[in-house]
Amino acid sequence: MDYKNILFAVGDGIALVTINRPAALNALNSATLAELGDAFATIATDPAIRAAVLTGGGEKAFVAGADISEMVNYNPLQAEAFAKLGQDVLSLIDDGPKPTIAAVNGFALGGGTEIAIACDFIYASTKAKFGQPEIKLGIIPGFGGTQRLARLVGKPMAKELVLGGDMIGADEALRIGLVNKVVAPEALLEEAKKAAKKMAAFGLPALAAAKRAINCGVNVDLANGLLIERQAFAALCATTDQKEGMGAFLAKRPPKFTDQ
Ligand code: CO8
Repeated sequence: MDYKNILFAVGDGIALVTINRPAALNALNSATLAELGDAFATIATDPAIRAAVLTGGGEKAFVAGADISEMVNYNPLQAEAFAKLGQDVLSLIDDGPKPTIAAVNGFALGGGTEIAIACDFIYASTKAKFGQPEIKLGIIPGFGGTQRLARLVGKPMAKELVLGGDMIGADEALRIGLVNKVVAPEALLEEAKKAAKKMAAFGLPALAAAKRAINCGVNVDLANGLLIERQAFAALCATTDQKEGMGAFLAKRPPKFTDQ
């Protein structure tokens, strides 16, 4: 697929995906979502890519939301199809086997906060602003914002953000557990890439199993979560990487994972 709305670069095993419509503050229209879907399908399956960083092009925005000019005349059927497209692409990111870090460099509003929290975790620049302002447009979040956000920051905080529509800054986002780290704007991409590279050095089967166990586990009761965990743990003991990781520890040498 030819990309017109995103940039996709791979280096050192890390995919850097940049949503790149700065004139519209990187708003997500259908074309951009389709390109993101294609890029994250590639990330999931290309063995040369071991982790990903998602960011926004330009100085001002990560993503200022779904594209309002595309949605303004939607009827309910079109709106449902658009919400489904966005939800499917975000689930591809969330459920994908490789670590994905959102580097939030500016406004992350509506669909912008939603796509950031579909990543495994967020590093934010001091200039980042988060929010779910949909209520001000007469709608509600439609790319998972009522669901992932409540699971991440708890129901009362999610309700204050979704029902109140206000933006919060990076420090408040850190305080409520929406982001993992706040860094200077000029350090943001390097910090995110550094974290991605660290994870990329581990074996893909263990990375994928860890993501899956956490993602599946938070949506079930503890007994079933523990079952998911021990089954994933058991399956990893059939991998060459497990023998290599433990063997290397005992031999006091660095492991060489082969993703087998
Ligand atoms: N959609 C389309 N265009 C946008 C968007 C957007 N979400 N955000 C900004 N733009 C455009 C502006 O229209 C403007 O274009 P132009 O220069 O052609 O007039 C350009 O980007 C620059 O924006 P501003 O001039 O407004 O820049 P400011 O610095 O003054 O303000 C803000 C920055 C505060 C970020 C402001 O642009 C803003 O409030 N944007 C909208 C934020 C918003 O409401 N986001 C939520 C959108 S709804 C959503 O995300 C729902 C997701 C699920 C949908 C599924 C249901 C079907």
